[in-house]
Amino acid sequence: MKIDILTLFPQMFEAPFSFGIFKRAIDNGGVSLNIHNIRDYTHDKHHIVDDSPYGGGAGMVLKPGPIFEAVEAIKAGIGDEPLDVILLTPQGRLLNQQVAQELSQKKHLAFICGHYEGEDERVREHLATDEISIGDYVLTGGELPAMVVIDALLRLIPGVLGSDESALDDSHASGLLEYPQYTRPEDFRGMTVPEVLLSGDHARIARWRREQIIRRTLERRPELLNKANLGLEDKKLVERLISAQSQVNKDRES
Ligand code: JFE
Repeated sequence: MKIDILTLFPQMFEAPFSFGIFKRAIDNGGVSLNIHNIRDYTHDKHHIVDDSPYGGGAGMVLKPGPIFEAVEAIKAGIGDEPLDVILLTPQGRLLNQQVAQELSQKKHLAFICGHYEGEDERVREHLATDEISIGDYVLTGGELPAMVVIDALLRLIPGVLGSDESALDDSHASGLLEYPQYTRPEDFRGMTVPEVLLSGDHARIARWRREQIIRRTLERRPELLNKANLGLEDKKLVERLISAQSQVNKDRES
């Protein structure tokens, strides 16, 4: 996979790509990375990338020219190979595991990281092929969102994660929350590990974990249960937990 990043702050990407998963993706995952400074695609003496908004109002807007030229420079080097141009914006479709999975299958991604009050609308309308938000809050620019999207998709590329940290059985792959994890010591300041995990009974452990997944998801993110495809045993457990809870509510009311 090829990844190009367009930004006014290339240094922001130095740390993530020097360590951990991003570094491993490049070293072992066959990912090639290019970071472009949008300012390098200006032609004026002062390398101006922003201007005031037509119609008035506070703040500055990124000019379309340098961003279009940066993307065109990438396109000039790849002939008719496909390129997805992703604009990070609070108005994009929300990132989730399915979106990360979809992006991890692409051959070539370019991320446009805006700043200030955002970019000229023509970038969104005529240059971007996809718009992504990482959540309903406003950040100061697209760099952190780009890093979040890239982190989420890189770990789904074979060879990026080690075999002991497979992305297959993590919570959001199944659409449900995780079961609780424990490691040594067995007794930490009087806080103990559930007995079942020390039992060596693998069937019992698997049942307990599955129950924890269902309980947690029902308690914290019930909407996820509707989307997940549950087995018969899972469904029965959900019914039991819901009727136990409505009994608690009745007891409280009486
Ligand atoms: C940019 C900004 C004023 C945006 C309404 C470029 N999920 C997510 N949160 N924030 C962003 C993405 C994001 C991405 C790119 C960005 C925020 N800003 C700041 C300022 C209004 C804005 O859009 C500029």
